[in-house]
Amino acid sequence: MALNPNDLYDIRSLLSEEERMIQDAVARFTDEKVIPIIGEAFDQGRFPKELVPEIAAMGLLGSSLPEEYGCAGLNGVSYGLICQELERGDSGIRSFVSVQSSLCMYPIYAYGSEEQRRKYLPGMARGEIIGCFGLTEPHGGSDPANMKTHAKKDGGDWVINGAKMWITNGNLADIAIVWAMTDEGIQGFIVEKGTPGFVAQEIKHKMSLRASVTSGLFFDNVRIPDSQRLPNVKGLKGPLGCLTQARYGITWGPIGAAQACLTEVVNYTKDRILFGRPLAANQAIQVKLADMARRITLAQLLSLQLGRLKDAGNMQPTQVSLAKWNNCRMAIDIAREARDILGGAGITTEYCPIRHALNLESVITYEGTETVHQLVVGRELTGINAF
Ligand code: TGC
Ligand code: FAD
Repeated sequence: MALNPNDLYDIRSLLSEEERMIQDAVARFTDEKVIPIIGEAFDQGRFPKELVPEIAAMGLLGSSLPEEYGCAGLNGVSYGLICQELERGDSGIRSFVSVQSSLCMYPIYAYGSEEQRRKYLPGMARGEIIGCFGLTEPHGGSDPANMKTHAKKDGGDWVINGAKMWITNGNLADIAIVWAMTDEGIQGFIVEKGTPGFVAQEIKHKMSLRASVTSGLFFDNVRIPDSQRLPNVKGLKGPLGCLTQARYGITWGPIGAAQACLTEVVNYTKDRILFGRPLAANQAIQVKLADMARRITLAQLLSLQLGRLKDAGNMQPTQVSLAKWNNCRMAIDIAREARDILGGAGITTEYCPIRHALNLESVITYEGTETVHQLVVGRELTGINAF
C-alpha cells in the first residue's frame, strides 16, 4: 500500500476519532475556502476577513476553552491540528486564530474575573469581538521585562501611556490585551477600541504575513476603570504564560506550511520534463524531497508528543521552545528549498512556497526568535541564564 507523502509514519492512526474529524473539517475548509483566495489576498496585502464567520462557526476560536463560555472545549492536540491545517493554507490565517485564542481569550479565561469572562468570551468565540495582544515594544521585543509602557493608578482608574509594536490584528481588533508596568509589576489590561487616547496604526510595506493585519498601538493617557484589569496575575509570567499556549500551537502550524510546499514540488517535479525526463527522476531531486519528508515526519512526532504532554498537564515551556525552534526552522528551510526547485516559477505566488517562505520569516521571529528559544533550551541544560 502506498504511504501518504504528508504522513509517512501514519501519525493519523495515533489520533482519536474526534481529533481526526476535526482535522478533516479544517482541512476541507482550507482546501475549499482558503487556498482558492489566499494567493490574491497575499498579493493585495489583505486579511480575508470574510472567512472569520466560518472560522468561528466551526468552533476554531478559543477551541480549548470550556463550553460554558461558548467555546468548543477541545483538547490540546485538536488545537494543534487546527493550527496545522490552517497554516497549510497560510500562516496569516493561523496567526489570526492563534492570537484570538491563545493570546486574547486564554488570558481572559486564565487571569480574568468571572465578569470579564462572561462579558468577552462568548462574543470572541462567535468572532464578533476580535482581540489583539500587545506585549512587544519598539525598543526590543525579546526582552519584555524591560517594558516602558506603564499604567498608573488614579483613584478607581488606571492611566496607560506607551507604545506597542508589531501587533497582529491591531487594526481589526475590538479589544487589546495590553501588558503594562505598574508599581506592583507587569499587569494586563483589556482596552476597548475607541477608548480616548488609544490609537492603532497599521504597518504597511510588509513582505511577510501580507494576508494578516500588523499594527503599532499607541496609548496617550488612556484611562480605563479597574474592572478592565486582569485581576488574577502579576509579573512577566502573565504574558509568558499566554505565549506558552500560542507557541505550542505554532509548533504545529509550520508543519502544514511545509506539507503544502512538499506537495507542490512533488507534483511539479513529476510533470516538469528537463533533459528528456521528469525532474523528479533525478537522484539529486529525490534526495531533497526525501529529506523534506524526513524533517516533516520528525516535526509531526515532536508536536504530537508535546500535545499529549499538554493534555496530560505535563508540558514544560522548555519543551515548547525546542519544538517551536525545530519546527519553524524545518518549515522555512523546506519552503526556501521548494522555491528553488520550482526555478523561475517559484518566484510568483501562483505556487505556494515563496508565500510560505516569506510568511515563515515572521513565524520564526515572533513568539520568541529562534535564538531566544535556543537560549531557553541552553539555560535548561546548563542552569546558566545566558540572556
Ligand atoms: P524569566 O526570569 O525567565 O521568567 C519570568 C517569570 O515568567 C515565568 N516564565 C514563564 N511562564 C510561563 N511560560 C513561559 N514560557 C515562561 N518563561 C518564564 C518564570 O517562571 C518567571 O516566573 P516567576 O513566578 O518566577 O516570576 O524571564 P526573563 O526576563 O529572563 O525572560 C526570558 C525570555 C527571554 C525567555 C522571555 O523574555 C521571552 O520569552 N522573550 C521573548 C518574547 C516573546 O516571545 N514575545 C512574543 C510577543 S507576542 C507575539 O509575538 C505574537 S505573534 C502571534 C501571531 O501572529 O501568531
Ligand atoms: P529584537 O528583540 O530586537 O531582536 C533582534 C535580534 O537580536 C534577533 O535576531 C534576536 O534573536 C537577537 N537577540 C535578542 N536577544 C539576544 C541575545 N541575548 N543573544 C543573541 N541574540 C539575541 N508581538 C506582540 O506582542 N503581539 C503580536 O501580536 C505580535 N505579532 C507579530 C507579528 C509579526 C508579523 C511580527 C514580525 C512580529 C510580531 N510580534 C508581536 C513581535 C515579535 O514577537 C517580535 O518581533 C519578536 O519577539 C522579536 O522582537 P524584536 O523584533 O524587537 O527583535
